[in-house]
Amino acid sequence: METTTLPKLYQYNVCPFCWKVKALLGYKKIPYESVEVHPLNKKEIKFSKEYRKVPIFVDKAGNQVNDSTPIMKYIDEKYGSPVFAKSGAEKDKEEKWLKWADATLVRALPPLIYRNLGDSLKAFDYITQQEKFNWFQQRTIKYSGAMVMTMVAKKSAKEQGIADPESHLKKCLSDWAEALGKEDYLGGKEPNGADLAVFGILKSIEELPAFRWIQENAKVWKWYQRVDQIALKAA
Ligand SMILES: N[C@@H](CCC(=O)N[C@@H](CS)C(=O)NCC(=O)O)C(=O)O
Repeated sequence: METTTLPKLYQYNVCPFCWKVKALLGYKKIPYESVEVHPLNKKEIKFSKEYRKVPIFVDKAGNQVNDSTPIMKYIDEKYGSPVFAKSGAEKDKEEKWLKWADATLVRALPPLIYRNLGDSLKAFDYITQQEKFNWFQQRTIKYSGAMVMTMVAKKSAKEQGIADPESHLKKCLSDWAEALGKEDYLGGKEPNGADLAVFGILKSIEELPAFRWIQENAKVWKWYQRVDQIALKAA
């Protein structure tokens, strides 16, 4: 692995896991190079023979870290003052919500984003414009992807026991609002790792119609804007 002048984040623009890492990098104001991976041939990550997903983080010394939460924890330890809780009840709470973000929140989104062919086409219109596709791929992937994802999302909703994707996401958001309590962030006066992970996941759908459910939950929406301001807008 080559050493580089800046740490690199190999990512897809529309990947919720990648946005978790970008939120932390932005919050800690860490300069990095973002490398958009081609979703079909993935040639940019050909150095990574075993692990074929994004995000992948490679630091200046060439150390490769895979998987969004381990990447966040690695970055937190190596760069600047820590954001993740160190120990005790705060750490337990943060871990609980980090797991919830990956196991529940991320999985709540596809059934809503791809809930019917019309919404799926809108989503793929956006996705194919964000990713490295050529003209032909953009069109074929838009239609085939939208059809496949509508079916996959239905199956995933069934497996998760989600009867109504809209109320399920609303319930997830009210659980998050309840976890925030009276504080500005889950971490209290400052965001912790779970704040940035949950924010990143929601940020990934900001341009999609499903984002309106985030804006409709007043408490979550205020929290979201606060995190956006300090993590990405001020970065
Ligand atoms: N547990 C991993 C999940 C990463 C993941 O599933 N990434 C997707 C993109 S959102 C991926 O790379 N899928 C494989 C592919 O596109 O072929 C993480 O948190 O980073």
